[in-house]
Amino acid sequence: MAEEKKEKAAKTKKVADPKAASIDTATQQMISRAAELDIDTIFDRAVSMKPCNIGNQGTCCKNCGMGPCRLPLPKSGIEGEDNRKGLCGATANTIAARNFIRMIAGGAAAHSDHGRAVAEVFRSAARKETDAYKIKDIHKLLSIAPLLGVEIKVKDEEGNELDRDIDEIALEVAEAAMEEWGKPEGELKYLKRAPEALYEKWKKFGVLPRNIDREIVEIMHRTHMGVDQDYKNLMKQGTRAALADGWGGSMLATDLQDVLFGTPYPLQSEANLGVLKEDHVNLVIHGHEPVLSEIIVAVAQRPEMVEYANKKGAKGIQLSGICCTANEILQRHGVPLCGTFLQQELAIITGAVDAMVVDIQCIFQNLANVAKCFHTKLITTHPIAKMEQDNVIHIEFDEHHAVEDAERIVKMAIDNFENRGSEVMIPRQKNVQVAGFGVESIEYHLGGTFRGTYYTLNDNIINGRIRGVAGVVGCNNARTKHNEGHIEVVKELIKNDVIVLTTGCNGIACAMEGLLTPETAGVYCGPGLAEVCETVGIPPVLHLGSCVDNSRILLAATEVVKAGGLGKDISDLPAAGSAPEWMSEKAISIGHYFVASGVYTVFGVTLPVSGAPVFQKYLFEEFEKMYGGMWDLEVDPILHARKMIAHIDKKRKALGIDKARDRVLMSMEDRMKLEA
Ligand code: BF8
Repeated sequence: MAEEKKEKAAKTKKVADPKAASIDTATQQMISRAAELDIDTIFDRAVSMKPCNIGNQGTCCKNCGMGPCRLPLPKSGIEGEDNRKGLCGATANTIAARNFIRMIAGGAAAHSDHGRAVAEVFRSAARKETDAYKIKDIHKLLSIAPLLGVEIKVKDEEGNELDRDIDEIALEVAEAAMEEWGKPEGELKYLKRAPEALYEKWKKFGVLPRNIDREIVEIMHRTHMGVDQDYKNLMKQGTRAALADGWGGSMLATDLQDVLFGTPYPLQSEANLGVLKEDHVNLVIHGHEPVLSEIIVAVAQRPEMVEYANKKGAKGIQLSGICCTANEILQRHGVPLCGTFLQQELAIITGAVDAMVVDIQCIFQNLANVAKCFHTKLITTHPIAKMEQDNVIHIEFDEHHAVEDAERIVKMAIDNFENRGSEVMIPRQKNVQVAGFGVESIEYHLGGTFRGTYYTLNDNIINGRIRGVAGVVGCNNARTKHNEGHIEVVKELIKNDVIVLTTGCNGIACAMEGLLTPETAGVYCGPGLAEVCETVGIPPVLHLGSCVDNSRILLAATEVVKAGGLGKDISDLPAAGSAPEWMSEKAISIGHYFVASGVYTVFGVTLPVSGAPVFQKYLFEEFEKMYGGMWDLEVDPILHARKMIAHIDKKRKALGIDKARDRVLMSMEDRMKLEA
């Protein structure tokens, strides 16, 4: 009987159509391969399980034991008064706002806890408790120290200014940074990095974050049964927490990682499943916190490790990455990207992955089930992210024995090479990419050695060669075709002379598609952007790193404001944000700190607000009146990009530069006139 049932289930089992699931041929090939091997992947699960319609609309409340209370939007819409309410009387607006800011809390917590972990490692390094980590970028340390209230100069008895000891500065920076998570008074120190006009808006609307943890905890309190019942007041707290992420936890994560591991500069690498090598030990690094993976990269390059791999019959050790840990080690070491979020199971299904090491965030629990079908060792490393399946090995990372941990992991991968089965199938597809951009390198590339500045970028925006700037970021989502939204949105933007700053899985998708090379400019860009990229030698899509590195986009926008000629605030810039295939709570937090920083931000796929039209209108329209930025949703990628371009044009018009397409670099005199 059981056998019969099994057989019937197998016959009726829904499997994904590879061509409908992804635009990427390597991914399509591996989805077919998974079906051949009868291994289910997220693509199959997405066709067999429908999402909850009410949850999708944002109007299911499960914050107490009397629910879930479900308030779907009637098919005919709301006519007259909206009388929908939960058992306690909570309205659709209250429920949707509570759910929305709980997503912000989840996202802000994830980014900020990542930042805290880096800060703890940084403090251990500053205290010299570990030899594994040293300060790599002293220049960056000295640039952030004053922002955290740490002096970098000291006066001697005669009043002469002297440089302070670097170790002393590092220790004080570590302590000042750690305080940002839980100080009892004041506000986050990095908020003052924003343009003054923006800081003043935050102050006026009472959303200056006090400390990172507090804002997240307060969301959990306010959304508890029977507390905050005003969607506007709930969003005020959501705004505070999102700002605590973007201008707090994420920004600290980025800065401290740069100080510890080096600030990225452009380098060349490759992307897609084709980076795996059949004759090498393949060690795939997946997750978000780069503290252990930095050491793994160093250990895997040691001659004795390579020799050990040779002895075991491999030609070498091939490291590659998935998700944002991948972006971190790509940016700093050129380690190739194996794939985006949706390709994690597929990497193992190649049969060529000897070990996959994961830390935190965006990791499928099903990896363990897939790994069981192959020889792959799946290794968890973080005390807060374990898996229940018994084939998973846990090697708990600690900065005090990071090198030993990394050695164990690399050796485990090498020892496992000989256990590979015959079922190896690595797709050939991969593309070349230039990644490793940041606030500093954009300044250098567009300004040159003698004139490192954002003026050149501003000049090109003012004269119209560059129509505007877009931040296109975020995840893959199995409810939409893998990478289609990412690639179509980005191509439409660059075709219309909009330069793109990318992070996260959008960065990986663009790398896989070959959009991260200077040569792309001549093929896909409008004439103005192509001319700038070809002159300067940069790609039209600049990869700025992982999702915490969205803080680099905030700072790049701030530099553009400072360089002059384009208004006084981020909301004045001809700029827009986008997450075409978002899925995680982190994306909601990012989206909201972009909005509250003055950026028009469009999401694809869906947004859990449609069941509460009044709340949706508040986010989509009324936020603009306060912060200059607002949310939008557009599922169609071309319309999505066009909405962004329309916003960019609106801003160009407001700045009086809508007619400027004169192809002449502005003189200093002209620029001063514009600034006046
Ligand atoms: O932090 S983009 S799927 S990998 S959440 Fe996850 Fe989304 Fe990818 Fe990085 Ni960001």
